[in-house]
Amino acid sequence: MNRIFSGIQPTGNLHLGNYLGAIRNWVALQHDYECIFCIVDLHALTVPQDPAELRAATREVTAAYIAAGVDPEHCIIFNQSMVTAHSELAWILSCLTPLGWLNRMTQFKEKAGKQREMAGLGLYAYPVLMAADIIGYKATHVPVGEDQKQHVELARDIAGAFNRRYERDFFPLPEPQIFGEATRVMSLRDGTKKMSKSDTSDYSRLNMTDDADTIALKVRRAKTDPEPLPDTIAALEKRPEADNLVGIYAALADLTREQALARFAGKNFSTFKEELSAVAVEVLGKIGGEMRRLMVEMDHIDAILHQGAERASAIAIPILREVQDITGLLRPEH
Ligand code: AQP
Repeated sequence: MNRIFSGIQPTGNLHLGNYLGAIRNWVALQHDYECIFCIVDLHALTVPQDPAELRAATREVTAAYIAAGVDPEHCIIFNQSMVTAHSELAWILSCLTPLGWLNRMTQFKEKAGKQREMAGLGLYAYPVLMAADIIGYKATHVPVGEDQKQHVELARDIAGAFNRRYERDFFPLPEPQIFGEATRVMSLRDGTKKMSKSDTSDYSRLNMTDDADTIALKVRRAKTDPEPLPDTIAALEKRPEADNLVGIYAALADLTREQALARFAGKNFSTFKEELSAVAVEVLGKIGGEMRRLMVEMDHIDAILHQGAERASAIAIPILREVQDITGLLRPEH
């Protein structure tokens, strides 16, 4: 059976982009694949984290997976730092990753910005750890949002580099799975910027835990232009904020973009936004309520993570041992 690996960083408020770009697709795929869903806490350390907040966010992301419909009985759910094979494999892979490949990564450029010289080595090396996350389980598929496509392609290149260096077909080359009508959800305040956990403006995103009033307020405040909605996709695509909102509506209402636009073409934004709020409240309201309920049961969350780490280790450690043997790292028995 094909195997999926994917994860989310516990770095703050989970938002609609994380749901539509990743978690929702995981739920849809979970019975067709063997699935491993990780809370990538080591990746979170690439930017400064308050330790107590990091622990709380790790549990919150776990709750979000389950509340959205990921089945912890069927899928493996665990936090990355519990399986040390990730970091060990990352080192081995970093030794065969050319700097030129990492220099092309746009996320590093965006996150490091003008402070490039001050950015941590971890932020730069992040895609190598991500490659280890994926290929360390010999995963074949990686469902992610559009923004992570480049990193999954790098994981393919690194898997290929290992196979070539050691002249064998050891790692499968993982495929990104990017689908739905909202593969790149943009900020509600700026249609040219990705919706992001780290955006300082609360009005830029719908959080997975927002209540109905907050969702309605944020949707009302979402940036739009004075023109009514157009009647063609080509015209819509020239208006980034409108395009983003129609994409979100389509994804939430399980429609294509064309079907969504046909419903609202020629109407003004106030009508459209009311409908958008209603569907967002229906989908996110249920998940948020369930997340809040689960977060009270901290022991239950911790038990899922603990058991998930054992199941993940049972896959990752034998693969790491084989890598150690292939690369010539001696493991004396006595
Ligand atoms: N705006 C988005 N639209 C669609 N998919 C998105 N994802 C993130 N933002 C969007 C997808 O969510 C998964 C987890 O992302 P992550 O937490 O590992 O890191 P990120 O991509 O850096 O996400 P954020 O939420 O924007 O966090 P910060 O602000 O910390 O950088 C991935 O599958 C990602 O594609």
